[in-house]
Amino acid sequence: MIAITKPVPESIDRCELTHLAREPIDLDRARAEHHGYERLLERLGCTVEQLPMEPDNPDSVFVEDTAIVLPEIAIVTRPGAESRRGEVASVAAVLRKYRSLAEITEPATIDGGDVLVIGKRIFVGISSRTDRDAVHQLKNIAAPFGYAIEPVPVDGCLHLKSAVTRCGERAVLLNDEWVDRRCFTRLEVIAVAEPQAANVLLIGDHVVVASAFPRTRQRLADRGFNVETIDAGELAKAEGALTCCSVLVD
Ligand code: CIR
Repeated sequence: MIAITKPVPESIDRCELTHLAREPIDLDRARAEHHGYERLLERLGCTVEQLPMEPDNPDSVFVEDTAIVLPEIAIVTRPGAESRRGEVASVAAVLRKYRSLAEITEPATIDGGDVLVIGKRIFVGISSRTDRDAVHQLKNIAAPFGYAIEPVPVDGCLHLKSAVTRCGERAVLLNDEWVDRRCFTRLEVIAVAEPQAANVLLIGDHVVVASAFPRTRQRLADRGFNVETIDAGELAKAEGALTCCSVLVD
């Protein structure tokens, strides 16, 4: 597994914010958290491919939003926030080594944070960043490979994956306030114990949970999941969570 990452730029304090009030971000701390994240990915078996810093792209550490990687093809996104559109070219250039590429084209917009792939199902959050035109384009790209595209309304949070992520082979961790669990048929649904806790990162059979959410961590451990914990509180002030900081290429 390759994990594509980008360093935390000094400009992160000018990041986009949608649901959070701006708070000062301690750059050293954010960088230490990011370093810890990359080392954990390595320990879990990933090869980290860190791209060069993008000083003028405040949100560039959140690489997940720039691409959707399927086993058959990678899709370069057109991020919903205009300030983030300059982030995609560098990720596309590296993905070209591993996959053929398709792209979402204007006027459609989509962030990778709104796309949750589970087997041959692709759940797409309809959010402030992702629109139905993008869903339609994604369907044209992915349906020929046998994927079903399932649009999911998201309310109250930034992305679909703020509200729900995969925590096991056939299980999702979900916040019922932000997304309707009935969309996730044929999957085990586990409710978060803290509202912001739904974004976990599944690598192999390890589930990475942010240390700010001990009750959700315990709930997952009690259900038999193999849980890892990591500090991500500084990056969370930029409205980024765990899946956001990597693009995984299997
Ligand atoms: C943004 O608003 O775009 C960034 N400040 C946070 C993006 C987080 N990305 C993600 O959840 N996939």
